[in-house]
Amino acid sequence: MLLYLMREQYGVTSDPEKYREILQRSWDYYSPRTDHTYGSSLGPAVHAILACELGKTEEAYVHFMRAAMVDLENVRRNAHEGIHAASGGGLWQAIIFGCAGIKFTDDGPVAIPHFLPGWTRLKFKLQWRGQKYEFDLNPETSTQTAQSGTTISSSSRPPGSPAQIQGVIFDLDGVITDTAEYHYQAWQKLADEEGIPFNREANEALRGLSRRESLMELLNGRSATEEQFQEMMDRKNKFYLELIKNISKADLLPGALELLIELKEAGIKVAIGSGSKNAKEVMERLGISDRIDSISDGYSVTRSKPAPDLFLHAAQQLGLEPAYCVVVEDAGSGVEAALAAGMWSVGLGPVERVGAAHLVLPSLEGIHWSNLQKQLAGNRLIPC
Ligand code: B16
Ligand code: MG
Repeated sequence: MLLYLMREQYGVTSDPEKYREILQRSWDYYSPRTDHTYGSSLGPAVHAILACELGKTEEAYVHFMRAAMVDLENVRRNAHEGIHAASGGGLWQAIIFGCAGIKFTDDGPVAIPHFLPGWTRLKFKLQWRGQKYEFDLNPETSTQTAQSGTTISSSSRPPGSPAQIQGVIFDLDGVITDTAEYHYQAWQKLADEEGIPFNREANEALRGLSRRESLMELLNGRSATEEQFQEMMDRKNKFYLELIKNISKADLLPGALELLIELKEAGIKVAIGSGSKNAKEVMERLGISDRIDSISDGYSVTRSKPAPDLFLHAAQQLGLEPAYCVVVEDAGSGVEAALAAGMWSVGLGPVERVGAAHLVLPSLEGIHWSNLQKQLAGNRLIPC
C-alpha cells in the first residue's frame, strides 16, 4: 500500500526501471505474507493494481474479483456493518490505474493498458488539472490518451520510434485548409441538381476519396454512361473551383502554418499527399507552395486512398523510407492508406472517423513538432 501511494517517490515516472525492480522485490516479499482474504479490505484492490504493473494479469484478476466481492458477495461476512466504501474506491483505481494503466505525464494522462483475462473494452472519462479526457481502450488497439481530446493507438506501429521520423506528409483538404467543406458543398449542389438524396452525413463517406470514387458513392448504384459520369465530375469540379477561387492565406487551418515553419526549422522534410487534382492550385492560393519539399496529388498515382500508393509516392519523392514518415490526415480512407504504407499516422477529427490512427487530435491548433513526436511515442514515455 505504501509503495503504491508513494510510487512517485520510488521513481515510477523518473526512473521506471528502478521502480519496477523495487516493486518486484516488494511483491515477492510481501505478497505471500499478506492475508488477502481477511486482512485489510484495501489490500486486494492495491494488489490488483500492482499485479497489473508487473504484467501479472491472471493474478490481478484474482485480486480484482476478491475486491469486487467484498460487498457484492459479502465474502468477509461483515457487510451488515456497512459497505466498504474505501475498498470500492480502490476497485475504481484498480480499473483506472491498474488495468487501464493511467499515468500522469506533463503531456496529460497516458494509458498503458494491461487487459485482464476476458476483458475486451475499457471506456471511461477522467478530469485532470481542469481538462477532460476520454478513453476507449481495447486489447487490439491499446489506445492511450496523452492530451485532452487526443487518443493514441498502438496498433500496427511502424518499426523504430517516432523520434526517427524525418518526414511529414500532410493531406491537404481538411488538414491544411478546410476545402473539405467546399468539396461537400459542390457535391451537394450536384446531388440537388440531379435529384439524388445527399447530406453532410452521407458526405463523410466521400472524405479523402478521389473525384471518381466520390461520384460512384454519391450515385449509389444509379446507372450513368461514361459520358454522363464525366460530365457530372466536371460539373462538380466547376462548382468546387468557383468556391475556392477566393481562398487565401487566411484559409489556412489554425496551427498549420506554424507547424510548417517549425518543421522547416527542425530540418524535417514536408510533403503534400492529396488525392485532389486541384492540390497545386489550392496550395498556390494558400501561399504555402515554397514551404513544401514535394507534392503528390491526384495526378501522381492511379490507385487513390485507401491504397497506400499516394503516400508511398510522397515518401519516395522525399527520399525516405515509409517508417520514417508520418502522415497527417482528416479522412478514414487516408488513415487506412497511411497504415497500409507502413507509416506513422495522425488523424484529425473525431475518433469515429480517424480512430485507427496512431494519434488522434482535434486539429493542428497549438500542436508542436516535439510534442507530436512525444505523443506518438505515447507508451514509451513511461515504460512499464
Ligand atoms: P479533386 P485530400 C481529396 O483531397 C478530398 O478529400 C476529396 O474530398 C476529393 O474528392 C479528392 O481530394 C479529389 O479532389 O476533385 O479536387 O481532384 O483530402 O486527399 O487532400
Ligand atoms: Mg482530406
